[in-house]
Amino acid sequence: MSKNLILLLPVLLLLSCQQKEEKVDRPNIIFIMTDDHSYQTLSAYDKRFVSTPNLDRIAHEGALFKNSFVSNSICAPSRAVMLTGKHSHINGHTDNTKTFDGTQPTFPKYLQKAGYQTALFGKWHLESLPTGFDQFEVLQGQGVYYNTPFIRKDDTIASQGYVTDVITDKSLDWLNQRDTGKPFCLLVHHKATHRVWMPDLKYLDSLEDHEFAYPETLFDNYVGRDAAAAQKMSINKDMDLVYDLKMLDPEGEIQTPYRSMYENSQIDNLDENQRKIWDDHYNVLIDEFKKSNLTGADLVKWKYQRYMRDYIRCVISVDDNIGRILEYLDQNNLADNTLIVYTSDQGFYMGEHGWFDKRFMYEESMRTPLLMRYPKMIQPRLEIDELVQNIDYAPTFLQIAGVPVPVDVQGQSLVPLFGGQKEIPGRNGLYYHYYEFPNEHMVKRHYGIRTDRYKLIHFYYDIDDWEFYDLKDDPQEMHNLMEDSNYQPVIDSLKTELKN
Ligand code: SGN
Ligand code: CA
Repeated sequence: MSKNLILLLPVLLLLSCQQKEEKVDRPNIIFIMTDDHSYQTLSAYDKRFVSTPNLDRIAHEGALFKNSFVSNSICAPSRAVMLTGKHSHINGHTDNTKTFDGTQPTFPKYLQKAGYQTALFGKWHLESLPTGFDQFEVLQGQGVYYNTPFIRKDDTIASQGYVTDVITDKSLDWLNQRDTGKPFCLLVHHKATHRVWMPDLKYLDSLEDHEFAYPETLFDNYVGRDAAAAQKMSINKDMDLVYDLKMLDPEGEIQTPYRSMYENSQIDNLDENQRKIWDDHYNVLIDEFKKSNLTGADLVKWKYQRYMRDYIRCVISVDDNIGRILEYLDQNNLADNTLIVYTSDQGFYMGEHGWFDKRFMYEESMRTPLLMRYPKMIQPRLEIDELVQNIDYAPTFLQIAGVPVPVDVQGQSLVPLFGGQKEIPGRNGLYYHYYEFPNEHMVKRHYGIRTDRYKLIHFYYDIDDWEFYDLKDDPQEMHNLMEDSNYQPVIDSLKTELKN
C-alpha cells in the first residue's frame, strides 16, 4: 500500500461510515391501506359506530387529515393513482378491468433506486405483477378472508388463518429479516373491509345485540338526482341475503342471485373446524330471520344491522393488527424514525342514501381516511383541514425520503402542511373522474370538481346530467341546486375551473 493511501485510510473510513449513517437515518415508511374502510367507522373521525383505539393512536401521535379524498373511488384505479401520483387518465388505469402498466415510474421504484428496501404484502389488484418491490406476496385479485393464497415472484403459496392477521404476520416477518443497515418502505395492504365482510371467528359473537344508529338518508328517494336513482348498490334491492348477509339456510329456501357464489367462492375456503364455528353462529341467526318474516322498511333495517355488524367486526380486526405493528415499532425502537401512514383505497357507504359500495363522487365515497405519524416532522394531534387527495401520497413519501419529486407527478407533497402551511399552492379544488360504466352497481360515468364548499358533477355517457351541491348547507347532498339562479355565478366559475 502506498504511503499516501495509508495516510488517506482514516479519512476514507470516516467518509464511508458517515455515508452509511446518513442512509440509516433516512426515515422508514410503512404505508398501511385497507380496502373500503369508511371514515365513518374510524373513531378518530366519527365515534358513532365503533372504537378503533390503535388507529386513533396514529392520529393522536400524528396528523389527522380532515379533508382527505380520492380522485376515482374504485380500488385498482385508486391504487394506481397512489403509486404514480398521477390521475387515472395519465397513469392509464381508469377502471378495475384494466391491467396496470408496471413499466411506468412509481414511488416504490424511486425509493428502491435511492437505496430503500421495498416490500408489499396483501391486496394489489392491478393484474400485472408488482414492480418496484424487493419482495411481495399479494392476493389473487380480491383474495378471500380465510386461508387465502398469495402470489409471489415465482410461485403461489397457501396460507392458513384470517387474512388480516396473515397479512400482518407476513409484514412483521419481513421487518424481522430485513437488512437493518438500510431504510425500508413497507406496504401493508389489507383485504378487509371489502365485501363480503367476513369477520374473524373470534369476533362472531361480538356486537350481536348492538343496534347501530340509522343514517338519516337510509330511505333516500333520489329526487332531482337521476344518476343516484339508477345505481344498483342499495341495501334494500341489491344487498344479497345470502352472499352479503350470510343467510345460507340449510333447507335451501332462501334462494338469491348470489347464493351459489357465497357457497362456492367464499365459505368453501374455510376448513372443517372454521366452518363448524361459522355455521354454529349463523344458523341461529338464519332461524330467527326466517321466523321473523320481515318485509318493507323493517327488512331494510334488519339488513342494515346485519351488514353493520359484520363490517364493524372486520374493522376491529384491522385495528387490532394495526396495534401489532405499532407495538413492533415501539419494541424495536423504530417509532421515531418511521413515517406510518393509514388510509383506505376509498370511502364507503354505511347505509347513507340507502347504499353500500362506493364509486360516486358524493362525500361518503370520495372521502377516505388519512392518518400519518412521523414524530420528527409531525407534532401530535395535528389536524389538517386542507383538501388533500391520493395523488399527493407519492410526492409526500419521496420528499420525506429525500428523493426529488419528478416534475410530471401531479400530486403535491403534504410535508409543508406539517409545518403549518395553510394552503397547497395552486389548488382551488379537487378533480374527480369515475369511468367504470356499465358495470357492477351501475354507477354512471361522471367527473367533477370539489372545493372546500361546493361540488359540481357531470354524469355522462348514456346520460347528460349536472348536479351542484352547497356542502355548507347540504352536507348530505340531497338538494341538487343546478337550476337555482342564486348559484349560477358560482356554477359558471366552477365549470371554468373544471375545464382547466
Ligand atoms: C367486487 C364486488 C363489488 C365491488 C367491486 C369493486 N363484488 O366486484 O361489490 O364494488 O369488487 O371493489 S363481489 O361480488 O365480488 O363482492 S373494489 O374495492 O375492488 O374496487
Ligand atoms: Ca376498494
